[in-house]
Amino acid sequence: MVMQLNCNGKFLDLSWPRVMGVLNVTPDSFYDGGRHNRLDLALQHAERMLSEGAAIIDVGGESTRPGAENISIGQELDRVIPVVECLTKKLDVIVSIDTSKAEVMQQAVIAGAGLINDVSALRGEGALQVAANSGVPVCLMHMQGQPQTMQNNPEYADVMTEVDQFLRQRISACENAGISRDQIILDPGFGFGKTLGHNMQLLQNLNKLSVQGLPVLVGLSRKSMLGALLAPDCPPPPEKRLYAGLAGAVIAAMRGARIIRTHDVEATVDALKIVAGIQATA
Ligand code: 8Y7
Repeated sequence: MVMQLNCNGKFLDLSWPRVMGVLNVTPDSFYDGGRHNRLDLALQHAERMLSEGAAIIDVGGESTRPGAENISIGQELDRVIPVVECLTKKLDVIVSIDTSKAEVMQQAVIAGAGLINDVSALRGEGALQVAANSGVPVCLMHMQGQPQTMQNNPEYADVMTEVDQFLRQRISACENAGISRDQIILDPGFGFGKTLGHNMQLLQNLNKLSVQGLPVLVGLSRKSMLGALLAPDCPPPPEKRLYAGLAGAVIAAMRGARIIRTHDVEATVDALKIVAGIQATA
């Protein structure tokens, strides 16, 4: 198991489960005011997550929610690049760029980003080459279909096998493009073209993804699968899914996940310390 990643000069120690804090810079998250206000709020939120123990801050400017609108490259650059620049200048933290666009990856890494988090697993035009040239680690996530339509009746013969095969193919594509194997993180992509049953099978069998010897990242925070498990007939809204998400994070970490992507940094860091304590016990 790779225990350390080189993230644009900063090292990420994965010998225990770490937290990636979510920083959305979409207009619906930071709705009012101009650019300065947005930057200020983003910095504040990132500082808070850092103080709560986040190892990585994941900056995203495009919503991947089902039904979300696509935005142009220019819009996405305008949203995320000033934030990436500001965070890497002011905070001692690894900044991850959540994007599927090659141009955004490239500019973000120039601005100081230390990790590429791509829900399309570098299938976008030019993404493999940009990622390879950047030298930073990449998170390859599985998604069936496209964000707009992925939750319309997702189907698998065997979800675990298909996700595993997809990720193996993407690892090969990365290696062929010149990305070193030890710079790759794998993610089954909870909620991305999956029913509740598919998500449950993936979580139950998560340890099988780790046999590839690469670190696994998991994002469950506030997702609808948690609501569906809590109350299938009347799922609670995202604000009521904190405790469920913590349970999910602990299960994932116990099954080998090394990075947990979450909106709830303080609570998740605490929960993972308990897992780390158990995992350090012979
Ligand atoms: C994930 C993600 C989202 C995830 C990785 C949300 C950007 C939806 N989910 N990236 N992004 N894994 N790697 O609810 O599960 O946060 S967006």
